Amino acid sequence: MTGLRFPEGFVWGAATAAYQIEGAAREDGRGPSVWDTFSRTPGAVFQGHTGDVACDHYHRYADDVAVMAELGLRAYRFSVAWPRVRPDGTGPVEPRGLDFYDRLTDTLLDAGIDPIVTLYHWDLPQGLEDRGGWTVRETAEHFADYAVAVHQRLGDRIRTWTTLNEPWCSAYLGYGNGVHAPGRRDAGDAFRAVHHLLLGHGLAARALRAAGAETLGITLNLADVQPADAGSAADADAVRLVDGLHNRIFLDPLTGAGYPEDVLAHVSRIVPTDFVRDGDEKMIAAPLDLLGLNYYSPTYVAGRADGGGSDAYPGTAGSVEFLPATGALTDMGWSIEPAGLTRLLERVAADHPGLPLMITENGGAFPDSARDEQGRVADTDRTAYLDGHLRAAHAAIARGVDLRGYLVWSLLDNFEWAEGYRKRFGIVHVDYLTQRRTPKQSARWYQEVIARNGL
Ligand code: PNW
Repeated sequence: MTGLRFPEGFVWGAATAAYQIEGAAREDGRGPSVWDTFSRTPGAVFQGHTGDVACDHYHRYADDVAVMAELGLRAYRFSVAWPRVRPDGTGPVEPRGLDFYDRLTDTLLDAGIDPIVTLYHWDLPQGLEDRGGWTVRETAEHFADYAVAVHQRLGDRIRTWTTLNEPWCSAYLGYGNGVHAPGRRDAGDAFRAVHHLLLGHGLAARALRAAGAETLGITLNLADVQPADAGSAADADAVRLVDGLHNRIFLDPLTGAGYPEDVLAHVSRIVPTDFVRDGDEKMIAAPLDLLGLNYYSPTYVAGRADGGGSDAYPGTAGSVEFLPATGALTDMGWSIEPAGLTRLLERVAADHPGLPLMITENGGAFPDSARDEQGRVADTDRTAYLDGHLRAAHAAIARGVDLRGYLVWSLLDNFEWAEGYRKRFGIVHVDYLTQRRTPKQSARWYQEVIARNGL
């Protein structure tokens, strides 16, 4: 214990997402989402796992809020399932879907926990995917309509609204390499999706602002992109390209600079960029009060002149090699490097002064380890991961970064997308046979961190 203190009012919390925890997939009028479809596609998700039941949070939310309160969480980031609110994406609003988030919000507020809403954490109504999904412009407009419907119900009680979670994943994993729903594989579709996601953010953010939303933000999984060899010019070029496709393609238009020229040039070698219309970049640049960052692991790249690269991003196949993770790995196979979080926070703060930041996700998947005498999972590996990253966050604050809070991914073990239930990120263990929740050792450690506002 070294006595690191965080700023007064620092927001301590945890995060989840609707499809990963709610279950109740066909209840109260909920329509199908792309993840219902994708998880039923043979070979798409580990052992055919689905979110049909998940953590049954839809029915157990009150118990889950009680766990949060016991741990002393000050904030809870959850997502609203679009197909609960607009079952087919275009038709009437389903009040029973909104009723659930109404109950959840009141329960959180009664427990003194600040709700942070994410409007889109990847569960696109299947009806909208059938009309083209994020590759078509009208999806952005439907998103803004849906956002307003949620705000009409919850806007009197919820202060912090974020639009999208990790549009990089939606676009590149959903439409580029097909690892996530809807499982499409087309580089042009990936870029169309990037743009329409950003446009949807801008339309929704402006509509929410007009409706009186207090704090507006978006969450990005920005990458800390590093060269394999700091002295190599080819590696520096690879860093610039990947940084452009991963970070600046989102950050620059969101903060008013429009798409970067070098990124547009790269994209236009793959697909005509006529989907970007006059006025779009202005719309995307809706004023932001908060930028959420999700950080797990750094990205190391090397330039390859011989075409021996990988197509992790559309159009990088010929020129960029992504280095394998090294050192200690999490159960996702991701390397553990807290310094990457400090670098990322400092870089974003330097490039976008005046924009408050929040870590909206950080955490590690680790297999269940031994139990202690109280039957808790003795997850010292997870505790060490969180401790290291909190120190890294503190280092950034000490260097002047305006970091407002930290949300652990995740409150509960849950449906880890293509990995199904086999990867566990929770600080609270879930026994999927009994739905029993047991705070792990890391949860008790986090409880103390929150209580003393520091390490
Ligand atoms: C994020 N990648 O997803 C999500 O926001 C969470 O829903 C998820 O459970 C968590 O991180 C852990 O995976 C990501 O392949 C999924 O780079 C995949 C990647 C990044 C983020």
